Amino acid sequence: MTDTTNTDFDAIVVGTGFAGIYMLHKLRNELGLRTRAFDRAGGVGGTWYWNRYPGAMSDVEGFVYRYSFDKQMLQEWNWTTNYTPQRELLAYLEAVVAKHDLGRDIQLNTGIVSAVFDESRGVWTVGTDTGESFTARYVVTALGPLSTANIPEIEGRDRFQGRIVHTGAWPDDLTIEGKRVGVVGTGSTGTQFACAAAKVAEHLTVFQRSAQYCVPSGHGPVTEEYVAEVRAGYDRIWEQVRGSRVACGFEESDVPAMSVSEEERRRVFQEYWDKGNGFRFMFGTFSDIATDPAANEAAAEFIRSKIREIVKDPETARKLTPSDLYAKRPICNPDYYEIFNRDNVELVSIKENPITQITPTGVVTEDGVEHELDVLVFATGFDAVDGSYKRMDIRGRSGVTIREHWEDGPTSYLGVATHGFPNLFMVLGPNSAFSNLPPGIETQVEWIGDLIRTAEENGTTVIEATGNAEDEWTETCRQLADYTLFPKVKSWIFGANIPGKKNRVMFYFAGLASYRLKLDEVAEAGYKGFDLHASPSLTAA
Ligand code: NA7
Repeated sequence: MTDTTNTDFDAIVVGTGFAGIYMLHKLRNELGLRTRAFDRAGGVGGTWYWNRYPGAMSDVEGFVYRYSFDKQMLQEWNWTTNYTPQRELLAYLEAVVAKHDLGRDIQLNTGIVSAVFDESRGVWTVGTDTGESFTARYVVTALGPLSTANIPEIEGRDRFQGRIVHTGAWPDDLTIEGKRVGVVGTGSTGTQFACAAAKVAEHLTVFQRSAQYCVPSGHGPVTEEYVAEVRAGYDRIWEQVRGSRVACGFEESDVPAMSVSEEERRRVFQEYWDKGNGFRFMFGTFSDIATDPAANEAAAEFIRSKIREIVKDPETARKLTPSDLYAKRPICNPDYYEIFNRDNVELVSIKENPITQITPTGVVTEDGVEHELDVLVFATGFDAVDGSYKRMDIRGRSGVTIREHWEDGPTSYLGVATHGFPNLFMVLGPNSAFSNLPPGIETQVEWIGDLIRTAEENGTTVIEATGNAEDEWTETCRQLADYTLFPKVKSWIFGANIPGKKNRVMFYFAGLASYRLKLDEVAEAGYKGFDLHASPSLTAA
């Protein structure tokens, strides 16, 4: 192992969600590096620490929304429902940390605010919001692609006298039982929250900007026999997951929608509607829902027909019915459209009737109506992917900041590294695979771990993605995205949800299997696209 410099740590990991926990395990327990992980939160868990809003759960089925690396835990960790609620996910991640004795190298309540690279030594200096600073040869950012809240500027927001909250920072003492609740936003989070809140709030007002395509989740209890069967089949399950596109644990269709009769299409859509799950509906029914406009319209029209069937009030049904492409991240819930048949739930289309201001007692819409509220919930999403990087002062070679480097939109090589920022690795950096996240995270953590291990063994002290490799990867991702319908609608996947943010590709759309092949290819070619130097000073050229 090289020890050319005297640093506080060999490696620093930023974040302790799914990615940071496994990265710390990999670097410390498997590679033997002196590693410390930091988190601004008061506990580990990342997304699953912060998102404690009523109804919060993963909407990818739980049997594949976990790590595959710990085979013993796969056999021992128990579950009782097919989707995993936030509390259980947090308990699971805490158990992984405890089992692998990671807690002693995790520093909580400590946000990383800066990371500056010293070219002459090949060392990063990382600064914290507690005023400390630490040096390390490697920094791995595991910031989470959805962790910097997007809160709209609405006049009067500070005047509201009830509780006002973003779903990504839900306080433990806030309950909504028996209260008048308003929610702005109808994405995965807003619809999930609405389904839960409808049943306990005195009154729920859903402020909808865009109508959503939503399919049933099929959420419910699982039997002990099912759990036993999954456990016995895990080797095969993970192999299938890694060999698939969206890695959600179901077989993806290879049948184009228009290759079958209309009657057959409807039968298939109905079958998958009954099974539940958003990703399965989009990628399991037919092969081209996300790529062929006609196939997409067939799926969209099926969902629209369900809205007409389910929602009793025609005016509410009209407002709930989307007319654009079905090309955002697919979402599912137990009974989203059904909640609008309840007397205590009201839908306000803020596209037709915008919010004009927030008053001390509620929200006023353009028609002059004041919607009186005790709790106002922003389920308005996140400054995705690069948002969490831009709020840190990250400086690479020649003092160039990551904000400058990403002025035209976030880029990377393979989603894990970026030119000019040597020895800085990202888990779920820009243009990582668009897939179920835990298998995507494991793929990257293992690959970064192998790269660092190789560097340590070979005496390489500086690892840097080349500018050419980064440009080519960005172009590949752009072309793949353009082959899909996703860039044609406005969503966080392309940064279109943040006012002023440039609309840029932020994911690799060819799927996890193809992404893994690409990573293998790069590693086998001696980490093609990376400059590997034995001496820091060589990078100055
Ligand atoms: P999303 O999917 O970005 O959804 C945010 C929602 O908030 C969406 O309905 C937006 O409407 C709405 N929104 C955003 N900004 C505003 C403003 N300024 N005014 C009114 N409404 C607004 O975030 P989620 O948290 O639901 O989900 C993010 C990911 O987390 C999800 O895909 C999963 O991967 C987990 P819009 O549709 O843009 O018109």
